[in-house]
Formats: sequence, structure tokens, C-alpha cells
Amino acid sequence: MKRVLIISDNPTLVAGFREIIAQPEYSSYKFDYRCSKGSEENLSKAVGEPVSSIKVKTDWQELVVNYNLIISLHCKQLFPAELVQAVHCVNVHPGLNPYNRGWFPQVFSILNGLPTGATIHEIDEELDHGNIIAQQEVENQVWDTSIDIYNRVLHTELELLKEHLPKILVREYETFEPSEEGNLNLKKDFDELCELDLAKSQSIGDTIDLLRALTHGEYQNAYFTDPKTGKKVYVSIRLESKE
Ligand code: 0FX
Repeated sequence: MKRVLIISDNPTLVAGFREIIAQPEYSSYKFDYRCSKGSEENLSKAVGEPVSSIKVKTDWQELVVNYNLIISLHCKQLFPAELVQAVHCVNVHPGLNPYNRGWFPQVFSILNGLPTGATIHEIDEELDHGNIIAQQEVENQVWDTSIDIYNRVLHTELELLKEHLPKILVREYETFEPSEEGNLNLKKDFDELCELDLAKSQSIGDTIDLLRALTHGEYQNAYFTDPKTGKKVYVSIRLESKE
């Protein structure tokens, strides 16, 4: 039986993945699961059995010995060169490479107008960078907040997996190189966006875009500090489109 390792920090994606692999065509594969430190509880719930964490930067040798294929479903760690050179590693990424690679792609797409979507690609030594196996753009309407686009992206990632997983498992697929290097956003770029400067002048359009980029369900992202009390005040936006 061929063993495949799934490394993930995203329980929703793992739950969707497990529905896909429940199909009989995957019965000759054994899927193992690992996660990053801190994700154990949520991942164990999604998988239905205990999932332990692994630090790929230091413990990659254990993976090289045991697996020929590793699939990252939103694993928050960067795979080291030693691992990606020795094992076929594939990433499912919630963005349309090479645009807004890295952290929370749809947030930055709302702000810079670059397209967003889902990408399945081979992992190389750089973040969200390797050759592309499959990708699909998703809609980004002016009334969408981050979560609206993100939900479309998650759905698209699973649709792409449904279609391409059989070929990935036997490594029989074509790839193409990203058209350009693109751009990369890090967690600190997101954190910087969240602090609103009350004295800043900008257009209403830009302000709405900033707030819809930072509105994601229950997450408290955008905030300003009340000059009188020193309290942090969180801000989100509600948009509704009508025919
Ligand atoms: O799992 P994931 O959807 O993906 C993230 C990165 O965006 C992705 O590029 C990377 N490959 C992957 C390993 O990690 O992240 P999440 O579940 O933490 O967040 C999902 C969305 O929730 C995010 O796109 C924006 C929103 N969010 C998340 C956090 C933690 C917020 O709006 N505020 C937050 O504080």
C-alpha cells in the first residue's frame, strides 16, 4: 500500500480532502497526517484520530525515509531544501500564483487588484513558487469581504484536488512555470494593515477596500486606538449588493 503524507494546519481543508479520498479509487493508498505545533487538536478532530505535530525544518529526515509523496494542505511551515529535493512535495495554496504569494492572498488582492484563486503546485525552495499543476481564478466583486472570497477559494481548492489528485498520486501530470516571479506578502504585512491611522487621508473607495480586505467573519483585524481612553476599537464592514 502506497503511503502518502498530508501536512496541514487547516481542518476545513483536511475534512474536505477526506471526503474526496473516501472514494474507492483511493483504497490502495494510506494517507497519514501531521501538522504544525498548536494545530494538533483541530487536526485530530478533522481526521478522527490523533494527529501529531512535526517541525519539518529539523525533522525532515524522518519524512524522507517514509514517504515518496507529501501534500501540504495549508501547512504553515516552509519545507527545507533537503526535503523538497529528496521527496515529491506538492502544495495546495489559497492564491493564484504568482500573484500575492504567501500570507492571506485574497486580502492583498482586494487591495492591489491582482487576481486571486487556488493553485496546486510542486514545492521548490521558495514560498508558493514551484511549477504549477493546476490553478483557477475566483471572482472578486467590489462588495466581497475577505471571507466571501476565501470561501470561494477553499471550494475551488477542493474542486481542483478532486480533479487532479489521481494524477498527482501517480506523478503523471503536466506542469507549467509561473509567468513571472510575482509578489510575496508575509504575516507582518498583514499585521501592519490592521492598525488604522485615523489621521490618514485617502479616498472612500480605498477605505472601503481596506476594510473589506480586513473583514473576515469573527476575526478582529482592523483597529484604531481611541486617543481619549487608549482603548483599541475593532472595525469591520458590512456590504450588500442589490440588483
Ligand atoms: O490555512 P490558511 O487559509 O492559509 C494560510 C496562508 O494564507 C497561506 O498562504 C499558507 N499557504 C497557509 C499555510 O496559511 O490560513 P488561516 O486559516 O489562518 O486563515 C484563513 C483566512 O482567515 C485568511 O486568509 C484571512 C483570515 N484571517 C485569519 C487570521 C488568523 C483573518 O482575517 N485574521 C486572522 O487573524
